[in-house]
Amino acid sequence: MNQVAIVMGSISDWPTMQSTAAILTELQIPFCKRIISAHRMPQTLQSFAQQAITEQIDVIIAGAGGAAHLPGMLAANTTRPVIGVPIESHALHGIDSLLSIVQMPAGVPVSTMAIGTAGAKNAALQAASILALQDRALQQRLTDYRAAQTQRSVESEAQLD
Ligand code: RP5
Repeated sequence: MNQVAIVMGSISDWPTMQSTAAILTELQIPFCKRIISAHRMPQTLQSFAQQAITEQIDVIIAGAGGAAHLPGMLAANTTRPVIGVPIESHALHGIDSLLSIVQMPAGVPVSTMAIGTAGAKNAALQAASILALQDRALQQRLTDYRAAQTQRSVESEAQLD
């Protein structure tokens, strides 16, 4: 059973979304990876999102760039939480992706992360926070992850000249 689905609009999104996969793996959250383009594969998008509940996918993380309709259209077809990651596009540096994802109409929410790798990482952590509401062991792993991050920041001070 995959608790999380990482959905991308294109294989070209994978270098960014690998950061999502890495953190989900570290937190021992089972996930699947799919390439489903909102524009090139609209029927697949609809059936995937409509089956998310029966497939026991709890959270969908969707990375897309440019005219990034993927997260919004997934959210339009499911009530599972959708977390959108704006991919850093070449032409407009991801501002296009960000605005496409964040400006959802009332009634169909998408949780929108930062542009690029920071957003991809935070999407995994946001999904973990949602899943941890019902999973004490995961909550502990998430707490440990944060503690290790804090420790690295504290220790980084030693690198100052
Ligand atoms: C979007 O268009 C994808 O999410 C990708 O970020 C962007 C460009 O896709 P490719 O032309 O690289 O396949 O749908």
